[in-house]
Amino acid sequence: RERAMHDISVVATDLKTLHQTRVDWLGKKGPLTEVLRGMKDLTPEERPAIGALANEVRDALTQAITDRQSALEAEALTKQLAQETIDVTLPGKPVHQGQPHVLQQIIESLEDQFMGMGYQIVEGPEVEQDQYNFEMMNLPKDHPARDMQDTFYITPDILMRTQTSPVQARTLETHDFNAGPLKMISPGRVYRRDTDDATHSHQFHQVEGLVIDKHITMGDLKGTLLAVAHQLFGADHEIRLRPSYFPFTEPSVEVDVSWGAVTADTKPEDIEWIEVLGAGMVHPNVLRMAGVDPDVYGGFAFGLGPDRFAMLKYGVEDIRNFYLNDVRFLTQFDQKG
Ligand code: FA5
Repeated sequence: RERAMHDISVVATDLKTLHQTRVDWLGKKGPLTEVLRGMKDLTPEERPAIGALANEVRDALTQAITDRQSALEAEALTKQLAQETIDVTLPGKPVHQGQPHVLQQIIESLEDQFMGMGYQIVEGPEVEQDQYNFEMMNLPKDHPARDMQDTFYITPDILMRTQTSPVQARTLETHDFNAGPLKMISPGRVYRRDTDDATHSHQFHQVEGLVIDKHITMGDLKGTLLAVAHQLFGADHEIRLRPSYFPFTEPSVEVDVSWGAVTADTKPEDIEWIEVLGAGMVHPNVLRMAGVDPDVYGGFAFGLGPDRFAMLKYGVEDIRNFYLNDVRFLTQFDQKG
């Protein structure tokens, strides 16, 4: 009995050894079983005493093993808990959250600004009819200015839109001028058969703008575009309007934004200008073809390139970076920082 107790409390230092101890002492081949089996050879007088003793020893050993088992289990648990302690002061693994694409950020900031100025946002189809993309924009089939926008044709009458200007015609057709003036912008993708290079992509973005009312002037156009440049590039940037040509506007301008800040001391010859958009006063033919009377209504339109805006704002030298989907490039524009 003493040896058994010694095995239980001293030798069995883990659960596996304790299990072996139980088998050794209480198992079928153990000494206790042997004693009980030998009972039949005893005299009837001896039996009760030996039987009682054997039972007592068995109960004591069983109890001791159970106690020892609980103790060992508790010990193992404590050890495991100690090993698995979490050091809450260690830095965590950052979970990366997605973000809008940098071009989407530029477009959304323009949308916010124009909505604040009372414009509605209109969308048009990317697969467009020749009629809206060109003819209603005062570009008949044989017009030489069609060469300015090399086109992906799907059929002779259906194409991938080369500009967001067709949304002008679509909106003019449906707008109810009795309900008030028309002020809209239309952001979206456009497609041209351009050869890709650092500043040209065969698929890029435009944001079209159109304002039609009874007394809109070129001063309104310039003020609006200046507000856009200030919002996007900073209040210390200037804009410049240069005469240009578009079939759907007359007069037409191309608009440049100053590359750096312009102060009262900056000499005009020191300013570097970057072209960002085309604009002008809507051509009477465009209004007439959409069923709007050009003797009563008139206004301005513009088409700006968010890709070019983004290049300018962030100093991105190659437009193709916007379309490669390299997350190392894209996460630089994480607004959340
Ligand atoms: C137009 O597309 C006219 N529809 C703009 C317009 C609208 C003029 C309303 C007057 C009234 P243009 O082809 O210049 O014009 O393109 C306008 C802008 O789109 C450019 O200033 C430039 O910012 C951008 N852009 C043009 N081609 C590309 C290209 N291949 N890749 C990236 N951006 C381009």
